[in-house]
Amino acid sequence: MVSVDKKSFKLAYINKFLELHGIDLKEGNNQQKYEALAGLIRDYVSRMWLKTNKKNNKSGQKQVYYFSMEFLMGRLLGDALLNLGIRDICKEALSELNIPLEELENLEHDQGLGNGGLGRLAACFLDSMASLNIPGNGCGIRYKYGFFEQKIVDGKQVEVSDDWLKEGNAWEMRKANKSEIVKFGGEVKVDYINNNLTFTHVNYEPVLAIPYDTPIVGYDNDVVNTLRLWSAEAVSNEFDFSSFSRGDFLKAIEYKNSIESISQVLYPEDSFYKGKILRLKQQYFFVSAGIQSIIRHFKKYGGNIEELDEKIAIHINDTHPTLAIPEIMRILVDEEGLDWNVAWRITTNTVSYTNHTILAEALEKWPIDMFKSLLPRIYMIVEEINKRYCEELWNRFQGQWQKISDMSIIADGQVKMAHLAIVGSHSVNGVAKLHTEILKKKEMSNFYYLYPNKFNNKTNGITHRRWLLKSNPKLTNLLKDTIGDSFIKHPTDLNNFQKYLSDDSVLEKLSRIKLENKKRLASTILKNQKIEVDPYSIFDVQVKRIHAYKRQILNCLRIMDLYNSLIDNPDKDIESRTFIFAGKAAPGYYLAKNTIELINSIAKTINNDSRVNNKIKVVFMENYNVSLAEQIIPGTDLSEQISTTTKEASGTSNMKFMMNGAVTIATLDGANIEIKDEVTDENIVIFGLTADEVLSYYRSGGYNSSEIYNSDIRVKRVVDDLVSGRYNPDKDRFRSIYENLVNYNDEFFVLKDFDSYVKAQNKIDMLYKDERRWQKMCGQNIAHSGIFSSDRTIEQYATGIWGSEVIYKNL
Ligand code: 26Q
Repeated sequence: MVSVDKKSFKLAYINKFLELHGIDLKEGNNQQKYEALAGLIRDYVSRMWLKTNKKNNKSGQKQVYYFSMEFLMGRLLGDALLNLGIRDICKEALSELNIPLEELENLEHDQGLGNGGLGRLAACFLDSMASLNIPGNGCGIRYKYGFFEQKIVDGKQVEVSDDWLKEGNAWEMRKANKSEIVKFGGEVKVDYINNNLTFTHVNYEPVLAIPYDTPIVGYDNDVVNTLRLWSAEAVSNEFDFSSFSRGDFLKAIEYKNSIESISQVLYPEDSFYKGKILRLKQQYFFVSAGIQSIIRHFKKYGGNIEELDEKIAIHINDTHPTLAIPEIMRILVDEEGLDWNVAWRITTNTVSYTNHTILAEALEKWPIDMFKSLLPRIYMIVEEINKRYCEELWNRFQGQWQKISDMSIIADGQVKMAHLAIVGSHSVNGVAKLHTEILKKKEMSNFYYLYPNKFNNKTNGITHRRWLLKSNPKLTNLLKDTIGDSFIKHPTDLNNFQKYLSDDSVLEKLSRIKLENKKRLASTILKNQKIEVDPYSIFDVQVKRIHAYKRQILNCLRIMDLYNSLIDNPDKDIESRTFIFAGKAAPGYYLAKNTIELINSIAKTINNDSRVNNKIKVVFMENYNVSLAEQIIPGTDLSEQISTTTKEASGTSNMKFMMNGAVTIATLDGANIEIKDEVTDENIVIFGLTADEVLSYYRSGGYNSSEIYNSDIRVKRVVDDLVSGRYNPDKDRFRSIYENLVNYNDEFFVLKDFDSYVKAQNKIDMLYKDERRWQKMCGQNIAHSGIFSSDRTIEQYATGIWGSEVIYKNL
């Protein structure tokens, strides 16, 4: 904890401002004031950071490294203030200087180095590891440009590059003295020296990997862990930059740019694999730099390389960092001279892997030629791993050639990263119960049969510090006033809130808090989208990546249906609703971009139809990111979790919404199932096909979407309106959505689930009418959300996978 009083904080702040800017505070602008505040907080953090590092170097405690291509951190100042326990002091000190803290906080650019769920999960995990006093560090890429910024122009998504470093980054520290060299291309020279085969990588292209470290502050425990992100630079002596010859100079610049392109930009696809060589370069770049620096550090502090697996755990976030496996083998065998079998035991005991998707189109498979020419030595190692592994398969599955070829790491001219990840790690986990079951019984059943003990479930979680304490201070205060503050360190204590749900005054307060959060959201909507919405209407929210399987289209069709029924019967007794959407589409994903356009067309039509009498409104909020989510989620009444059952591995916004007292309407998919089990059927509204039904349709057929289209008059009407010109003067604008639903048999069962969804929505209306009952449902959701804190998840990883001690006490 930082112990500082208001007076000394104020003084320290004024001094920091002067030190940084050399002018009087009164003359400074808000950006300068923000920089001074961030700088001051960083000073506080630095001392604890040093202390944590010293302790780690000395203690010999197991270190966890979480390798991820994505870390979706959002803003860091508010988080640091909260976890240091000085937010109130800071706020008061600044307000005495006439500086509103929130305004400074809002100046910070979101650190958006991730696409969505997987990247945000990594960020929540870092927060939980630090807060649980687990020596756990992140390793990733310092993209110069993060996830693109979304602008909506004429209803369509336009991508703008995210220049997040433009104003500098107060939180990172460049550590040039800790750089590593990563080698690409070239050839491998094989020699036989002293009875040993040796492998020398020659004619390679060296790339300098420079680490930038960001402190990760634990909650009230003096722990500061590290997120290390690598940036690519040209090795400076490769070309003589001072050359007078113009031709050489330009060549040198070109060369420099081509090297720096490795860490230039985050790929914005989150569900579709494309075999781009730059992506493979990114993967090896950060994995190799990370592994080299871990082993260098380990040895520097006296570690015995043969005990690496006892002291280090390396976790790979999906298959993107799978090259960690052959890279560790390369270092152990080629550089440390260990015997292959010993090295393999150490490597597999060190690495563990999480799978986040079963969508076939997202699986990473690299063409052999590309892999081999970019990473010649790594390819040889993968071949050797595969050779030995296939021998094991031949012994286990004699004569079953098809099975062996299906399970091989290298087959059909490709390197299959998921296979390498399973074979080269000691643990494979899914991210929700249903997802893990599907991995075991279906998607990875061959591997489960071979390695039953590797497979396990770790249901996702979210950090309640950011998603409740920070984003919803009003609700947090109500909770503190009723159940006390033990839930902060023990989130399942939120359960105690149940007792208060028969107290009308508590329900009344809950309802008032929601209203205030909705008003705040309404003013953001007015400011950003220029649409006025009624905070007394139901705020019905679907915010997430735009994807066919997440079924924003189902939500759209139901809104179109509701609109029809209001036009048919203007006196229809419905609760007023505001439908709020937000989310980004991958730039090359036509259907997703078209879905955004559809939502905006529906919004334009309905919002401007006076017959609707403002009973329903539709809003698409631009540029969904972590900071916007922090505003939207506390102001939500109804959380839409309507993916096609079996397709959403877990979902994590579902957990954020329930923690903030929204009621969920959901299919029995991903973690929705576990949410339902926690809150019971009375406090959630479930609809749609079950997993067994969906799997059976996929396996045996039997679904015919055009039958539904032709037999359900409401369905026909809304689907026809996609191409009738009612929502867009260009009748063909949404033709492909129409075709997918009617003529391509509706892969995601939108029409099949439509009726059940409409009924579920009607039930929501009915429930909302009974105000007291509704507030109780919201309260039950809050009370049962503690189990979805990522502290629970991380504790399970730590004890069940990493073998790290979990020590709660302070340093
Ligand atoms: C792979 C290869 C090439 C280019 C991009 C990719 C790529 C990048 C990101 C593939 C997938 C992702 C991200 C996936 C993701 O976010 N999955 C989500 O993970 C969440 C956390 O576990 C789950 O809650 C969601 O259900 C899951 O969709």
